[in-house]
Amino acid sequence: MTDKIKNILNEQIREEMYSSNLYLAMAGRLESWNLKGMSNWMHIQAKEEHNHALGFFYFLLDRDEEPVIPAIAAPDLSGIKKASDVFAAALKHEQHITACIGKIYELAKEEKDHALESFIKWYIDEQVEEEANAKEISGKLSLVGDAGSSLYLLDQELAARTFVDFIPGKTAA
Ligand code: OFO
Repeated sequence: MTDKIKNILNEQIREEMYSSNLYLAMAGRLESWNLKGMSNWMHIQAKEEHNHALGFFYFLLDRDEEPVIPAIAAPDLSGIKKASDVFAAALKHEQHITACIGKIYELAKEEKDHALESFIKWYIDEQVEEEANAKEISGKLSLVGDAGSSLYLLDQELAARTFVDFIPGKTAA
């Protein structure tokens, strides 16, 4: 594995762990507003992000490289005042992650790292879903607004989300 690849994969561990902490912070903020269903959704999202980081962690190990566990910046929730702000920020963050994953794919092709090119495809597909999920909830929030019984019903809908413990490249699909 080239140094460029090693560095970008370690950097992506940092990105995924930041995502996990960001969503955990958002879960806390939502719960403090008594939006327990939305908090549940974000809490599961945080666990999924941890597993995304583990995917890169194990991929490095499987390729005989020791992963570097990085320092993670504190999540920034400034400017988040209501539920719709939370999901708009989540969507923006996922768009950033999509760009990061795209760079890994481009580098894998450039460096002719076929194993990475194959591995990263799961993340490319996952990002379509990640953005679509955040977009869908943001869209529903702009329909129902940030208060009242419609918000309560949407909160209940998001309480139904359950965690699927899946590590990319490790857990059998
Ligand atoms: Fe790891 O997909 Fe969201 O950030």
